[in-house]
Amino acid sequence: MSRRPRLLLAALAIAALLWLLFAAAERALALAQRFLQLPSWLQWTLGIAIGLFALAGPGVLWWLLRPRRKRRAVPAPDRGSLEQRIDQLQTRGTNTGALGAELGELDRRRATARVYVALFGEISTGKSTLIRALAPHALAASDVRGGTTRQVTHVDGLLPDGRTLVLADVPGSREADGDAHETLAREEALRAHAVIYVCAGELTRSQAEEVRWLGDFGKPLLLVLNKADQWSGAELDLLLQRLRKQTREIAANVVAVSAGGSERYQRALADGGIEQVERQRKPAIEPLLKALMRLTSAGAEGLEQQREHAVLAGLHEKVGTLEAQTRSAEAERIVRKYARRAVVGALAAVAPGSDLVIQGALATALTRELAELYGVRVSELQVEDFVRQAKLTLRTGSSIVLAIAGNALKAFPGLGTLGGGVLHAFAYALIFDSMGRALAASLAERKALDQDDAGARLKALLADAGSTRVRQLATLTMDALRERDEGG
Ligand SMILES: Nc1nc2c(ncn2[C@@H]2O[C@H](COP(=O)(O)OP(=O)(O)OP(=O)(O)O)[C@@H](O)[C@H]2O)c(=O)[nH]1
Ligand SMILES: [Mg+2]
Repeated sequence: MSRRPRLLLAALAIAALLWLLFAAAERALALAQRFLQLPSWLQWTLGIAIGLFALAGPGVLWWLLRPRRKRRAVPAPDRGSLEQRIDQLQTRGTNTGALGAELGELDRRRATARVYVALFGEISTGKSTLIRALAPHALAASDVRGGTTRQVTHVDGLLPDGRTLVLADVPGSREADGDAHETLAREEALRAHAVIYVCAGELTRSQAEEVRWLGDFGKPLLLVLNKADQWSGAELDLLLQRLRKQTREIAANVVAVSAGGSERYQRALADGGIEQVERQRKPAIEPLLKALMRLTSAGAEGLEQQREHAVLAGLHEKVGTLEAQTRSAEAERIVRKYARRAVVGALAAVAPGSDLVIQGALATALTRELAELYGVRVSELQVEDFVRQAKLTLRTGSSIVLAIAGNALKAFPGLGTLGGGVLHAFAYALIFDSMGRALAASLAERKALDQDDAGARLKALLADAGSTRVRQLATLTMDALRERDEGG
């Protein structure tokens, strides 16, 4: 538009605005006048309503404009405490070799002072091809084979500014039955200073999830749309726009490239025959090289802290899982120990009912030991309460417990004929096993002694005395019985 019509339009707009302002002011004055003429009770009611509105308004506005989904950063412990936890695991007999090796690799890479960049993405998006394009002269690039990648390979890549990088080719994710390979890939991504996430189209839900996962670990990230040769210019623009939106706040940059790869086609020959031809597509990766230079401009030292954070955060998760596993194995050992003691106590009881005292003390000790294992502080009173509650549950269900026990024992002819004493002892094994498992599961999840939760779990476990569990407990009872007879 030329200058004159534009000026005219601006003048018209200003005039309209002024007119609107005057109209609004006039209306406000009229309203104020009418307000003053109202009876005072109505003035008050209206005044309060308007006041409430004025108060609620900003709240509603904030709710509408509040920042969406703050990304949760994965927490990382400091190295010292992590090493301590690994040592503890080791003293408990857990194999911590891989954890130690990861820390060693962290140090080894820092010492090399080289920038590591991992390619990451779903299978067949062209990661290996892209690495060959990024490292055309590196001899080692011949290690990066076409076909499905099954392991992590490192090759030297060269940037246009002369700097070199270590590029990591990793297995693609989302391969059927490829969980182990996927773990390899994820671990390598965490070890790298930066990640190139390769895709070949719009991100699927699982791809978006992967990108978010990398973002949560604070990985500097480039999103690369490969196989750009398959799209028209307009399609590419649209795709890039979508990808930018999908990875906003996570990817430092989104670029489209064509890594190359080979294409096969048929050629008609002059003699009427047909020839199969395979030729290499020419790589076009200029935008990626530029983005990569920018992303890694801080160098190995500048990116090291972020890298360390990601590795430690990854280890934190792994150590946490191992700790939980170790603890649950330990809990199982404790529960078995007490179930056995309960059986022995029941078998040793002379007068009917005298075993109740022993069992009460055992239940208290079991509760204490499990609480300590899960690092849950419990008071005398809490333990008493819990044991009382458990006893109540078991009393109301005692006929059920005995029925389950009696039924199960039928499968063990040797035990079945031994009469009521054994049935009783076996029922105690079932009770202690259920109580211990319920308590352990509840402590693990709630990190507190939650009566209701543990009680509900206890009921569920009693109702579902699965056959393998019952068989194990029968064996335990049988062993205790044999030992008693051999001992005395
Ligand atoms: N059209 C086209 N095809 C490509 C391009 N880059 C790679 N390809 C083809 O994509 C297929 C997969 O390439 P790879 O490099 O093996 O893919 P990858 O991501 O390493 O696969 P995995 O190792 O299984 O995860 C091959 O057939 C390549 O020829 C490209 O830029 N354009
Ligand atoms: Mg590959």
